[in-house]
This record gives sequence, structure tokens and C-alpha cells, in this order.
Amino acid sequence: MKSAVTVSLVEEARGGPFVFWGDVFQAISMAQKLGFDALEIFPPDAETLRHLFLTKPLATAGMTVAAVGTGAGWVKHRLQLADEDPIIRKRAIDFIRSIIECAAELGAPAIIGSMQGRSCHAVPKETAKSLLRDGLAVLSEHSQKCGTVLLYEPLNRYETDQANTLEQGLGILQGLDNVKLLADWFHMNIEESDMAAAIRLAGNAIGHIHFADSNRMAIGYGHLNVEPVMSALFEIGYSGYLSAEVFSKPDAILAAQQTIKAFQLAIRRTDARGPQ
Ligand SMILES: [Mn+2]
Repeated sequence: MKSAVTVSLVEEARGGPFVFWGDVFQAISMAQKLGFDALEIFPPDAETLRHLFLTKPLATAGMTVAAVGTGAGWVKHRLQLADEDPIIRKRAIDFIRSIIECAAELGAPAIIGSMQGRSCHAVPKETAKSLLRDGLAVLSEHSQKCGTVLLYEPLNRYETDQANTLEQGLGILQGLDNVKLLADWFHMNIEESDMAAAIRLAGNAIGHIHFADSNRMAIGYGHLNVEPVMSALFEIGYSGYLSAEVFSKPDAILAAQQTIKAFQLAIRRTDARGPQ
């Protein structure tokens, strides 16, 4: 498994669960110094990300991009895949397509989180789900053409009613190729009855992890029991990223340091115990 840490370049998302803010080059340098393998980037749009020309600075630092978020489409432009207005849905698809292209150039997948939308008076739950699935079908095919996968993230009940658990996420992805689940431990801690069992159930459908404690702070700053969850990841043979999508609390450096310490401890402990 590989470690990653988040950087947000979206001013409107200030206060959200990202460790580093604003300066991607400083984030690369800090993350490298602390021993992270990768960055997860939350850009305002594809153009801004492309014009940072990150390929070379990342290669020089020996780092990769774990994933690229699309949430700015919602936070900045109020675009989502289950909107009642087909023009808004089309703009949401176009926004995500451009991020997929840019992420693929960096060797990374894009994440569908808040852009999945939710039901409302005009869009009943089943319609919202089918609009989401239509969107994911187009976007996963586009990801495949670009040589990458697409990540779909179940969120807690206060943020969506599309899928709250990994099992519901599997339901959304049924019949769709090239989409993997993003298992976010903060959301899972709210929604799953047994996080380890949920991970075993989802198995190789899991393509990315948001490595966050119960209170969405760095692992170790909350009350999540990490060991059984890590054991489940080893059991399913997960070899992707554990990415710290956590608050910059008490500050960025401490959150990042705590994360890498917890990552190394979790890997060592679970590895030492061998296969269960
Ligand atoms: Mn997340």
C-alpha cells in the first residue's frame, strides 16, 4: 500500500478536509520531506491543473498523483450528475471529462464524490440513481479511453442519498466497467455497521482509500479502531493508496506528520501479523 496526502487549490472549499492548501509546489516539497508516495489534488478545474505543469516537479520529487477530485464542479459551479436540468447535467459531464483527461496525463484517476448529487422534490431517488449511473457509464468509458479508471465514492447520509455504504456503492456500479469504489473511512465510520466486513465484501472493487479518522482528522486523532480495517485491506490484497483526506488540524504539518506516522505503524503492524 502507498501513502498520499491531499492538497486543495479551491479557495471556495476553505475549511474542507484537505491537509495542504493553495500552493501545490510547497505541498509536493512538504509531502516528499515527510515521506509520502503521492499527492491527491483538488483543483478548481482542469485548465488550472494543466497549467501547473506538474509532471516534471513530481518526477523530480519522486512522487506520483494518487487521484484528482472533481468536487469543485459542485462547490464552485453547482454542477452535479443527478440535476433535473439536462443542460446542467451536460455541463457536469463536460467538467468531469476535462478533469479525467488532465488526471490521466498525470497517471491518476478522477473521483466522483459530491458531483454525484442527490434526490430532491423534482428528482425522485430512483431517477437520481439512474441519472448518476448514466453519467458514470459515459465517464468510465472516457476514463478507459484516457487509460485510467474512474473512482466512485459513497458518502454519508448528510451529503448524498445515492449510496452511503460500500454495498450500496457496489449496487450503483453493477454492470459498469472501469469504475472502482473509493472507501472513505470517515463516511464508513458513520454508515457501516462493520467497516472491516464492508471492505471484505467490496474486495477488489475498491480502488482508493480516504484515510481519515472518525472525526475526519488524521488517523490517530479520532477513535477509529484501525487494526481490523487494515487487516481487511491486507486480506483483500489491496495495493492502492491510503490518502489523507483530513482537516488541516491542528495545522497542515502536524496533520501530515501524524498521518505518515499512522500509515507506517498500520502497515508494519498488520504486515507483521501475516495473513489472517
Ligand atoms: Mn472522501
